[in-house]
Amino acid sequence: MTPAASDLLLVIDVQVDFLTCGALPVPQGDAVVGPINALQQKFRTVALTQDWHPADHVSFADNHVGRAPFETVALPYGAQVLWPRHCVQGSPGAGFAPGLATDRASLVIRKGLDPRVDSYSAFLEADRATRTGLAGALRERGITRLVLCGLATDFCVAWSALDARAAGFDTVVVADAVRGIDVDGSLAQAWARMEAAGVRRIAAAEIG
Ligand code: VGL
Ligand code: ZN
Repeated sequence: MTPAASDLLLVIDVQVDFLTCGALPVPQGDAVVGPINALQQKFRTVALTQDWHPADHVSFADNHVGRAPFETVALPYGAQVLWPRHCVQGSPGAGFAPGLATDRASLVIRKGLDPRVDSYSAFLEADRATRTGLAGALRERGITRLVLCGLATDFCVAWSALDARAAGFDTVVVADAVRGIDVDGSLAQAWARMEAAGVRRIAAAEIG
């Protein structure tokens, strides 16, 4: 594919806490930085997301008595995986990965700010009701196709890709510019759900 003016590169959560040195390390997370910097040169419009939680966020295991990271709890909006404390608003771990180019991004979306609701998706919080406004912002810019990359494949990338499809955007995931966490088979399940929803999967080398 050759990026056109109606294409957006959406860079999901390339933040310190998801790197090898971070609080919620994504295996090989650091490996996406180089490919994503190269991809950014090929798109006229780039948007970045940041996971951006308050200290009392419901997704943090240490905010639940007797619970450990990677356990699942039932919340009013459904099942919620509990995570190590990560991407706390304004903390070093919430910053963009050192080395990630950020100058060309015209839009930065922060998500997961509500203490009671997680938001893997860049479009819709886990209550499936509260919108971030990203879909409207992209429509106003004439964007029709989204190319996703970043972290983590099976959580924030997959949920964002599925919601992008649901919002009517053509949606592509760059398979070698994402990495996953893989909790209980979540990685294979995420790819299957994306494929079933019509999300296309390509390699970075196919974008020129
Ligand atoms: C993410 C788990 C918790 C992600 C964010 O960016 O994929 N995963 N918060
Ligand atoms: Zn999070």
